[in-house]
Amino acid sequence: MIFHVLTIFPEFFEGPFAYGVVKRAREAGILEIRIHNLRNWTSDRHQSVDDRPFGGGEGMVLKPEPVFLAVESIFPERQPWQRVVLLSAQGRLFHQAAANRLAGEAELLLICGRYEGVDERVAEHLADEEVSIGNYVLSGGELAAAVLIDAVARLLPGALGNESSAVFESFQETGHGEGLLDCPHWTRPADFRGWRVPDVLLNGNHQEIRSFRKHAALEKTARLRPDLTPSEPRPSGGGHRGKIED
Ligand code: 9D3
Repeated sequence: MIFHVLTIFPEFFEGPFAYGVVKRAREAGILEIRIHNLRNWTSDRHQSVDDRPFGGGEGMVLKPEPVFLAVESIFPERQPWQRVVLLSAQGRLFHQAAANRLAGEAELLLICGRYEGVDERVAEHLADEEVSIGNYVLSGGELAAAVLIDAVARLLPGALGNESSAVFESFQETGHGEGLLDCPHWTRPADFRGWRVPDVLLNGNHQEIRSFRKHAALEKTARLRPDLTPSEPRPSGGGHRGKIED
């Protein structure tokens, strides 16, 4: 899979893709990441990429011309498998199902928004989709692009040492972000500063361990992510949420 990233801060990406799974996927040729400097597609003396908003108001807006020229030069004869994603605070929320879907794409170009926003013609007439990574304010799309690429890269066939391990993690079971949280984990020492690892994990009874882990995952999900807690089937509309069973 090929990722292109269009940004005014190309140096930003020296760090995020040089570690762990993403680094190894790049080295294995499973993943290619090309960073493009938006200012390469400016023609004025100051290499301007922003301008004042029509209608007035605070801040500056990313101009359409350099963005369109960049995308048209990166994808000179844009094919249907060459998808363009605008990262902006106004986008559709990114989640695990979106990562799964994007992992099936061949070539993605991520446009990193900056300033107060991006000229709306980019979202309307250039990008295939507009994506936000969460309900909080970032100062630009670069961190969001790094997050999206990390989430997608680890799903590519062969990116993880153990191909099946992606399937068993938080959120992955359903593929639509509505699974339970992963169960908690412990490692040695069995007693750390008086905090003991649950005995059931040390006794070698794998039936009991499975049951304990399911309980622990449900309990932690109910406590930290009540929005994910499965509800009882409600044939009469009277089922309640959060009940934990074996
Ligand atoms: C006055 C309204 N602005 C908040 C100060 C709106 C705004 C403009 C520009 C909010 C954020 C940004 C820059 N953010 C992004 O480009 C961005 C983003 C984000 O802020 N949150 C989550 N995902 C993303 S993806 C790109």
